[in-house]
Amino acid sequence: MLLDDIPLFEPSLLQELDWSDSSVSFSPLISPSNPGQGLVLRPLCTADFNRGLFKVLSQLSETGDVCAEEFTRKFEHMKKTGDYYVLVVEDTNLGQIVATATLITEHKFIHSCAKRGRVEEVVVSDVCRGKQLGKLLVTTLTLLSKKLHCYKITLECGPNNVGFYQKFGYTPSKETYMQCRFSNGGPQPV
Ligand code: 16G
Repeated sequence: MLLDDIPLFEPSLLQELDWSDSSVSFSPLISPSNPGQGLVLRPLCTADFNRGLFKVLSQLSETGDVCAEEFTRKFEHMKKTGDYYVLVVEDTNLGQIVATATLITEHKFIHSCAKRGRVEEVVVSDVCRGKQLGKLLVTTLTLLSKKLHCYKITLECGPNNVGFYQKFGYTPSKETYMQCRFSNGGPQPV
């Protein structure tokens, strides 16, 4: 299986973000182009499959047993739609992914055919906590959603993480998050 370093989305989008638009403060100062010593923040590529991406994701939820072919098919689907912005932080000394977060843009007819942003799968590996990486990823995706002209950006989180997301301007919604879970929600044809 040929895995490569072709990015899921245009990396320059990250360098073009208006960092002054964010009220979040970092100490020490880090940014998408300088996420910390030995770290790189960039769009996901298929080679990240062999850099421990799923090991990091498994710290958030059940990942299932995904093979390289299935991963690549899903990646290609995401790339084709142009609506998936999966960020990863790589520890370049170890060649391992240590954090990830995703922005999805959802297309609407309402609000003059606007887009809504969704933040998903925010996870920092337990070996890399305390380096402001969660803060960096969420700030980056929030600014990116603004740059992409989303009219709002939302996320779901547990009660323990409400305070964390409030730092970025997120507030609990008056609407209730509802769900219906299916037992056959495994691999689907894309
Ligand atoms: C959290 C995640 C969500 C993820 C879900 C997985 C954030 C902000 N939220 O709600 O993106 O999909 O956990 O839980 O990262 P599940 O496996 O029970 O669906």
